[in-house]
Amino acid sequence: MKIFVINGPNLNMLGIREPEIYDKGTYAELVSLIEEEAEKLQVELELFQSNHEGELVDIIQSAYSRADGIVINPAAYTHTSVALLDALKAVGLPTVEVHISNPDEREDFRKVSYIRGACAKTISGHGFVGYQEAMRWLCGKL
Ligand code: CA2
Repeated sequence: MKIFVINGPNLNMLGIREPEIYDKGTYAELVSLIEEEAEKLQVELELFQSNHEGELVDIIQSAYSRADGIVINPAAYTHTSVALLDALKAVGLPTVEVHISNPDEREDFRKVSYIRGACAKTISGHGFVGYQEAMRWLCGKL
């Protein structure tokens, strides 16, 4: 079983600013947590981060026939990207949307998720642990 974990723009900057919103940990620490969880769950993992919408589309498309499920935090593209929604719909894999913070409790523009329509589940506001929860949930469903 293989899972893709995909992170969107600026998440590579985690730990540098706004720790009150996005946890104190760095992106490297998030990567370690995700890798540890994959090992515990005995699943193969491919982990990506990109700041570019088109590249994220390419990554989602590459999951087709190569992965069994997707965990995605599209970051700011959550609130803007029909292209990511369409890519997720096109590959049709079980997908969990993750947010470190809870966008529903922040600015109004963060309350809309374009990709939610292609996701089986959303986990928001659980910090880095939300990724591990998403991976566990996905494995239970696959
Ligand atoms: O809570 C989340 O996980 C978000 O997807 C994070 C995005 C934000 O645009 C979404 O509304 C919610 C932002 C990620 C940017 O991360 C930063 C890292 C370091 C410093 C500032 C922002």
